[in-house]
Amino acid sequence: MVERCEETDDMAFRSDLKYSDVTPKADYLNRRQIMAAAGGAALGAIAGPALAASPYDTDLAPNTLEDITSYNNFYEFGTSKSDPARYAGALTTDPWSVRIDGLVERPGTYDLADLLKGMDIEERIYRFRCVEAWSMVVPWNGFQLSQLLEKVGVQSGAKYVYFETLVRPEEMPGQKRRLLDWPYREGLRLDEAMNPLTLIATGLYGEVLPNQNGAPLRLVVPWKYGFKSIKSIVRISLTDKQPPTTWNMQNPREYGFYSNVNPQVDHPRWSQATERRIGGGLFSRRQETLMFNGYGEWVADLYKGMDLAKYF
Ligand SMILES: Nc1nc2c(c(=O)[nH]1)N[C@H]1C(S)=C(S)[C@@H](COP(=O)(O)O)O[C@H]1N2
Ligand SMILES: [Mo]
Repeated sequence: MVERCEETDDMAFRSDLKYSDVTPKADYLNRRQIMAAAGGAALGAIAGPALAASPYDTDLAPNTLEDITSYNNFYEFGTSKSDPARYAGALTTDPWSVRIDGLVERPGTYDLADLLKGMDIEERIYRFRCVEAWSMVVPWNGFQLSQLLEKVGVQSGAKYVYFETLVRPEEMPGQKRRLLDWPYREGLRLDEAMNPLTLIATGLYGEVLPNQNGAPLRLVVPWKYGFKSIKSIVRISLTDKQPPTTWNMQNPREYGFYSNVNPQVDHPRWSQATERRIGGGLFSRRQETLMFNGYGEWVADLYKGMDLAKYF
């Protein structure tokens, strides 16, 4: 993201594309029905059962597991789209704990299992739009961030939620270089964090989340550019001030705190009006980018009265 729009990488990437990678929607629905029939019994506790369709689901066909797990941004493992798939397998995700602190009633370092206890894991099929102007459709499994925040108790003075990714250069080769100012950091306004669309993902396609996608816990904020969806979270902090965020720190002119998907506000170095759907095939047309990535019905009110060109 620092150097250039990934569109310039297109031809290199396209040569890897297999047409057979595209899973027809019908097959996927089938799989869903099979899982429903099994009552989720075959699934692990982390991935959880994926039964009812959520009202937030897109009708678009999900990308294949192959697309979703082989074309990634996760700079802790390197800057190339194939680095996470190559190197993230070596990351130890068990044991895992998350420090929850700041303006919360029950701060502490929570073991992953304790944190997940009682969380309602659902399937959510979301559009995913990277700031680099490519997109995918991902069938996540996860729970609403609001449920976790309710579990730990938000103090009345809290206005923002801040997140950090693990720092472990022995297992994250990208962290041996100063590609970014580690740890990777992200943040949301509290009302954005409490929105029912905002998810903590623990799985994909009904399986445990692959490491390259941010195991064991990653944020998913579908109306914002992908970089807000911070991976492999080890700290969640409630604050009264807007927290520092990695890409905004890196280049505040190019990456704002809000980073809502907005086809009318271009990145200084490329247009945000259209996007390339990964897995669409060599000759597929670019798609129009939708305001709030198509989730305006549920989130536009959060920004009423704000100048979205200024608060980009
Ligand atoms: N810790 C961390 N989280 C991260 C990133 C990263 O480099 N490090 N990349 C972000 C970007 S730019 C995108 S587009 C998404 C990619 O998610 P995916 O690989 O699951 O598609 O993860 C986001 N979360
Ligand atoms: Mo991204």
